[in-house]
Amino acid sequence: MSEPAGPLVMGVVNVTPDSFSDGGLWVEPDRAVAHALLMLEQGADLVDVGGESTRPGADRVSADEERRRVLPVIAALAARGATVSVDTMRAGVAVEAIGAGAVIVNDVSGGLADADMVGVVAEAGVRFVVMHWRGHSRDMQTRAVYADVVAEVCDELASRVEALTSAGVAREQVVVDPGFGFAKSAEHNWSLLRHLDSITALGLPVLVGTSRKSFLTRVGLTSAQPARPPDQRDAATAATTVLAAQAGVWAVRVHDVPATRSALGVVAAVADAP
Ligand code: PMM
Repeated sequence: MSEPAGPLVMGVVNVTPDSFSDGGLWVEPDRAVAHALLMLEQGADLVDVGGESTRPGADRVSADEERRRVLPVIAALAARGATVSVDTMRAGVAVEAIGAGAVIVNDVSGGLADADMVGVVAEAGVRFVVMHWRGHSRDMQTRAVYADVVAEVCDELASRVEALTSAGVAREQVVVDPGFGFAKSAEHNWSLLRHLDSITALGLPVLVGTSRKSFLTRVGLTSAQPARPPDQRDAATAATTVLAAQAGVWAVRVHDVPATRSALGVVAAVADAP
């Protein structure tokens, strides 16, 4: 994977019937693979394959079902030379995904949901995305309580990283993610976006996943205008991508790769202008 000047673009491949923005579109493995290959052609640097929806209120899927959804897609993409990340909270799924060719484990729980995850990641030596997480999706929004969201997210991420490195994960493996929309209100998300420099100040690569999230539903609209459905949030997402790029993040996790590439092209052109 060549490292361009700006953030890497991670294309989202949700092999789920119920993800909030694209649930059901890519449940067939062939369609998921074709969609991922299209995103790579459009300029994604890597793709993130997930089989469990984490939208607020979602119930968990079984490990068998999660395996059945993601493994064939990961294997097919890795065989085509794609850089593949697996979006899973389960150590067993991570092991098999790595066996199928995944080179990044993206765990929205940062290793908290499954005690065996840390050992798997330490042993495999793969990159590990540690997201800020306060509990499973079913009731996570009840945990969206902060006196100072930026400071608390930074502290909680730093202590996760400390726990992981003490348990054998190399610091070089770790990527941190503030977890937009996970136990966060819209205001919490805006504060985190404003203060992304506090997250990058942790001294680790940062992943930002704002794409199509509900805090973008009404931004810039008058009260008379209808809320935007998820697939109409890509312009607002592109604006968040510009802010993330300016904050120096490592990667953005997005659904719309062409819009992201346009936004990053603008940032790069301005950076190169005399
Ligand atoms: N968001 C979702 C799923 N996985 N992983 C990381 N690291 N960061 C995120 O913000 C994140 C994630 C939920 O969004 P989706 O349903 O569109 O995949």
